[in-house]
Amino acid sequence: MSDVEPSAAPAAQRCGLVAIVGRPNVGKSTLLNALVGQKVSITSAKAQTTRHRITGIRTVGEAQFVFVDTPGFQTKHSAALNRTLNRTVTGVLSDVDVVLFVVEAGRFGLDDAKVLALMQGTTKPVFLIANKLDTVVRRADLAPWLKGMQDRHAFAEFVPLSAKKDADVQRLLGIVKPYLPEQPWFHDEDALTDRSEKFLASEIIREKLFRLTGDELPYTSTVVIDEFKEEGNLRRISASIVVERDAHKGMVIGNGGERLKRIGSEARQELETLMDAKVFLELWVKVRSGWADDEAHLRSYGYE
Ligand SMILES: Nc1nc2c(ncn2[C@@H]2O[C@H](COP(=O)(O)OP(=O)(O)OP(=O)(O)O)[C@@H](O)[C@H]2O)c(=O)[nH]1
Ligand SMILES: [Mg+2]
Repeated sequence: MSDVEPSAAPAAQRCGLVAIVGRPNVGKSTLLNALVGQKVSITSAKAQTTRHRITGIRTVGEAQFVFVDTPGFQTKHSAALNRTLNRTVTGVLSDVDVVLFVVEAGRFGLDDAKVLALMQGTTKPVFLIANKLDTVVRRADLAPWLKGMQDRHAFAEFVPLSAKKDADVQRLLGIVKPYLPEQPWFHDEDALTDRSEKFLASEIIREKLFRLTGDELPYTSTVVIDEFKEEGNLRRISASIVVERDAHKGMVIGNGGERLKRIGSEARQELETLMDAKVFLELWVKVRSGWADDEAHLRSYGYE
């Protein structure tokens, strides 16, 4: 009887939580989407776009990365909404394996410093992600800046990159991988997010609202899904855009309802692609003054 050749043991599964933190507007959600390879978190040029902890999952070979996008840490305002957002960030830091601290390459301001201060006590590896490298005109200035950053924290890795360049994003996955603990995967191999279609629908509508109203509309507006019905390959969605004042209502609706129509049609098209289904979308605009300062309202609108 011949000996049975022992087959090579398959590489052990790795899986870990990777938090993405940083001040508003540095490109955290853009980076998350690029890392996952699909849009799971909305982005806009407006600060404070992300309002929830959003998980994006990517499985490559034996490694499963569970990225956690967070709201840009708020230091300027003290409304209940901001308190809630900040709690989301500090809560995330306690149970992750790696932290990606995102800044804009070549810049480090007071807002960045306040976020970094949250990490002073942590024993977790923190990476410095110097994003928007494509906007740095003089690359030579970056070396002294990086050197200065070394003095601010014992960063485990320094990664200058552009979240909009695929090669950079793939390189980052390779750098994070050895930091993931060896343990079984938390999610299916093809999972992309732990969020529901209903949640994604409200987020996509909010993204179009933010993008199409620009800076005129205060950030204290939100979207609530009143009805979400799945009928085979059809989704019937009815949603309300909630604003704080009558004047804001007009901004959302626009001349002859034109802007609201556009928000609806752009959201619908994106949702159809995302859900691979036909979407009927009905949008309403409601005024609820003070919602962002009312903890009970915040909870009923899905803020943890
Ligand atoms: N040029 C350039 N722009 C970028 C890059 N990454 C992100 N951006 C832009 O930066 C803006 C903010 O991006 P977001 O991903 O929404 O930023 P965020 O950090 O998630 O912001 P909050 O959710 O508000 O905290 C958007 O207009 C992005 O298109 C990059 O690598 N290069
Ligand atoms: Mg974001």
